[in-house]
Amino acid sequence: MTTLLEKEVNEEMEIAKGYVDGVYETVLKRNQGESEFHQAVKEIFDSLVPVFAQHPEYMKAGILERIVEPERIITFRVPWVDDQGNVHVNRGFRVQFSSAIGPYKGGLRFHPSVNASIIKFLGFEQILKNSLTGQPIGGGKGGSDFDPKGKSDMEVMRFCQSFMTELCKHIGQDTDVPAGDIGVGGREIGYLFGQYKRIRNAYEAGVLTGKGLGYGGSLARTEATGYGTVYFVQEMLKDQEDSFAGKTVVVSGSGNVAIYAIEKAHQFGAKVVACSDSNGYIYDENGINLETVKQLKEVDRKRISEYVNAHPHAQYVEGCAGIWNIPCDIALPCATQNEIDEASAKVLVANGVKAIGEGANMPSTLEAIEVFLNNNVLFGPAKAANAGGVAVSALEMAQNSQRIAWTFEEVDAKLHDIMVNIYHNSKNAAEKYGCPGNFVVGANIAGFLKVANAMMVQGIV
Ligand code: NDP
Ligand code: 2IT
Repeated sequence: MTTLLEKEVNEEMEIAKGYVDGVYETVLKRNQGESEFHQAVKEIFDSLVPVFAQHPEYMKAGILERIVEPERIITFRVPWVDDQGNVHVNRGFRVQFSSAIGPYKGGLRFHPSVNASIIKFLGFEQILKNSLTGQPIGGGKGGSDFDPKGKSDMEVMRFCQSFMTELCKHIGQDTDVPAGDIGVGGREIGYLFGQYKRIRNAYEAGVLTGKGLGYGGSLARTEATGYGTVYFVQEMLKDQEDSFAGKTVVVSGSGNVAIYAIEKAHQFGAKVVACSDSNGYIYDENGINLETVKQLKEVDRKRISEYVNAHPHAQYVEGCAGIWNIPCDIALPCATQNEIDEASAKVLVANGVKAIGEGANMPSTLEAIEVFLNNNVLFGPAKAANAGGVAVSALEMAQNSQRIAWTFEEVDAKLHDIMVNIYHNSKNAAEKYGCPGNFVVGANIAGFLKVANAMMVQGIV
């Protein structure tokens, strides 16, 4: 028999669900064809139903309608000239999603797949991720469909200068602070910073993060996302009286996030047996030799297939999706969105995976997440597990403001504390709102509440 109280709770949930579904319908209509954006919105909205059931005041204040509509979207032409004198035109984007708790903050992605949907999904996720870090940063994201692969340094420089010539009108250390993401690392940030400084005639160090150590960058920013992902998974394991020691780990990607996830997993006593790039993956049963991967990817900008030249006992397999067929205890997807679908999730579960830490943004499809949660796999969702990168970006901004530089150990200790806090805040929110152990729901709610409360007191803006 349903008690009066239960009936009331059910009714409140029904009303909240109706509200959330109604706003989602509007999102679909207003952003047609933007499947990645729809996916990110759906995951977050579904998590928030219990929050609206308990706090109808957020519905009245139109929090959801407002938070899902970017404050501003900028798109612009990026013309540049290649080494042969040919003219190219790319499209530049910056979405300034939410400034409720701080200046817009989020990376720039240079990849041929970049479009409005990709930038908006990343920007929307970034609002809650940045809130979770506990740092005063709003949500933004940007990028271009420019492909840095195969381009000379001078071509990349000319592209970055053209991109910044337009972007500089919209950013600033108190307004909007970009950083790196796929295809944007130290080289690109250097060229972007140089052009910004030249146009503004001012050394505004805090306008970009991920800078080189010699001109305002923070120690441990390069390592932060990968290390942070491993710290988050370590907390999940610790709660189960388990650890990385002796575990077999598979990491996808071989870029910035993947490399430092591998490094920290090795330091914690795990064996990482595979990593990949967009062409294929390598399997090394002895454990990946990270020095080789760093040389190939960070210095020579070559393909991961060349790993086997230095380590002939390792295997290279063409095609990157097959990496999830390798049996492992822990999987760390660190390449790109939707790289683990339902079928791959089922294979991982069948092979006995214990924990997933999402280093990439939205690497698991909604169906894959269902598979993990239904099979009691510890699941660290992206906006919690990869928040270490942007958290240390905020620490870089803090150091720039004070004109000081902390040591590697200081920054790493702060990063570790931040990841532990994110874990506990997500866990507690999940318990409080009736989904214990579900860090997807917990991270979404914990991140959302801080932003929603700021919006509540700032008027209808
Ligand atoms: P990098 O450009 O350094 O590396 C990306 C890696 O992923 C490369 O190995 C790349 O292979 C692979 N990859 C990229 N796109 C695809 C694709 N479509 N299919 C298969 N493989 C692909 O980027 P990051 O390491 O910085 O970013 C990786 C992920 O982490 C992204 O989802 C990013 O949004 C997320 N992230 C990054 C943060 C950061 O601080 N950098 C912070 C938080 C999240 P190839 O070389 O062949 O292209
Ligand atoms: O997705 C992300 O959090 C990033 N690419 C890092 C953003 C940042 O501002 O450091």
